[in-house]
Amino acid sequence: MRLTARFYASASSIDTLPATPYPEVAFVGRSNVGKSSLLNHLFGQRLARVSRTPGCTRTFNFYLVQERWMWVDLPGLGYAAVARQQRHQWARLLRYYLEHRAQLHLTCVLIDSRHPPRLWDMAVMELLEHRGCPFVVVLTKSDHLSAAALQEQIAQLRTLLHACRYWVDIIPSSARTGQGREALIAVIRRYCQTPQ
Ligand SMILES: Nc1nc2c(ncn2[C@@H]2O[C@H](COP(=O)(O)OP(=O)(O)OP(=O)(O)O)[C@@H](O)[C@H]2O)c(=O)[nH]1
Ligand SMILES: [Mg+2]
Repeated sequence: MRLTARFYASASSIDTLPATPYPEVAFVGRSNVGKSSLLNHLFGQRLARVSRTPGCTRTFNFYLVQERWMWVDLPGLGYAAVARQQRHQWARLLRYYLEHRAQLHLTCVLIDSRHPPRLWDMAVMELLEHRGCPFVVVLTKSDHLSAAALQEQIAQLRTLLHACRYWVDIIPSSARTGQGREALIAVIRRYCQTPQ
């Protein structure tokens, strides 16, 4: 499915979060996990900046998709290369956003498929579970793993998430091979309650 998408706004503080009428999908995960790459892949065009160096995305970037959904590319956390004050500011804003953003319908929690979730990933999922906000786990860079290794990761995550009520799916994805694209768009469509 081809999607139309355009950059809508950036925010770096609570005051600058845009007021919009659209259901929102947030893409969160540690720095370098592949959030911006996944978004570009879903868009079918390069709108978000991607880099091998962690700490590339430095603001909350809002993209209007199909004129009906707002998808939000978030700065990644967890890399010391980013100044401490900056990291604190992102962490505060991220927490505020995940706890209070009224438009938030679905959060994609991106985890590198080669590694188990970190404490930070678990904290994000706990927060969403506590709020009662649905989230989907996206296992990124699946092109690095064999099918068997990927199944093993999925099985372990399932065990970890078995008590969660707001977890909706685990989707392996690769911006290189295209794996997971249609499945993720289908989940987004379902949770953003749009007719198409
Ligand atoms: N092999 C492989 N590499 C990927 C994939 N997705 C992203 N990458 C690489 O991973 C690196 C980080 O990608 P980004 O999309 O910038 O990651 P990010 O999560 O947005 O990072 P921050 O903005 O720093 O938080 C880049 O070198 C990408 O080329 C993938 O599916 N497969
Ligand atoms: Mg990024």
